[in-house]
Amino acid sequence: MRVIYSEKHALRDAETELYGGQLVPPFEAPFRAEWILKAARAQGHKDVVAPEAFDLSVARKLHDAGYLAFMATVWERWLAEGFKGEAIPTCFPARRMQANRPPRDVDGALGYYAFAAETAISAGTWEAAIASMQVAMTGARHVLETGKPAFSLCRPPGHHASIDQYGGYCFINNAAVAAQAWLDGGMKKVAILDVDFHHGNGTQDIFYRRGDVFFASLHGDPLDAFPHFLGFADETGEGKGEGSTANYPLPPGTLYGAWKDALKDALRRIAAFGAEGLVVSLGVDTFEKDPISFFRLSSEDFLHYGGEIAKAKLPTLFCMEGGYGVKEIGLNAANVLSGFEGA
Ligand code: OKP
Ligand code: ZN
Repeated sequence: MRVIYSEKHALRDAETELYGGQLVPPFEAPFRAEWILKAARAQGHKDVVAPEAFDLSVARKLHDAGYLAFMATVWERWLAEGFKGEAIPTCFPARRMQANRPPRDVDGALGYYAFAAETAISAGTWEAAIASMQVAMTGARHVLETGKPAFSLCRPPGHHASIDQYGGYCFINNAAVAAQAWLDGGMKKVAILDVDFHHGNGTQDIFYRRGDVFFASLHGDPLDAFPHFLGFADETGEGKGEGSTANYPLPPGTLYGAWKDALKDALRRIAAFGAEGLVVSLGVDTFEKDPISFFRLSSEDFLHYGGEIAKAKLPTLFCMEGGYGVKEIGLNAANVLSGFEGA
């Protein structure tokens, strides 16, 4: 399968993540993309290309203009304040406060445009996020032009990035941009299947009121897992989007049997929707040894579910999302691609 990879992912190399009351080395770090690329090559996915130079015009259709302007300048503004650490928000518009006035102050603006505090902004973060989006768009173009599948090895990930907020290691919603690029290229209906362990709150937010993109997500129950405040089964879409969101929250300890049942139901819904293309938000943090997640998939399970996704018989783009800590993230991601192609 065609793999799209940019060395610019390495520009996203924060020193800190707020975790367990400490500033620790981020889970979402450059080694991830290197290990995944290596494993993909080792399984024969050797057709690796660099992304094309897309601008932000498709992203502008999905993300708020003020948000994008903030992201482009926040690091310089933070440095200009003379702060010594990386940019982390400390104050959020909480219940019954006003969430409609972006503060002039950079500290306030961080809280306005972030939904969580673990993700520190550092030099190079925005440049890497744009490159990651280009990786997704290049994959989307390949699939649209050839009908063949592709793997966009996106880093940083994207599925938590909402219309106007970053967090959960995500800044631009790569999978959403890919889906929009397909619509702009002539597809009438697209589906996004999010198999990352965490709910794709950003993707859901972007398409929640639209009828042209179906969003299905399998994830740790938000009562037990990040992002905690979205991803419940009763969220089904609004207005034109009513019925085009499907959430499958699953409990701690979930094994492949129950996970696969949810996957099959999601694929059945996607077929019924009439999607012409499928973007897979591919997180491999469902793995039994993932350091921050609680599902129990084995490496073989990834191979198997790649085959299940292929049964949808749709033009398919895989966009890398999460998966942390252990060597097997490469094997597991490559197994999904190989399972897809072997089916
Ligand atoms: C990003 B992606 C766990 C804290 C979780 C943030 C996780 C972001 C995941 N107690 N911190 O969806 O893999
Ligand atoms: Zn995740």
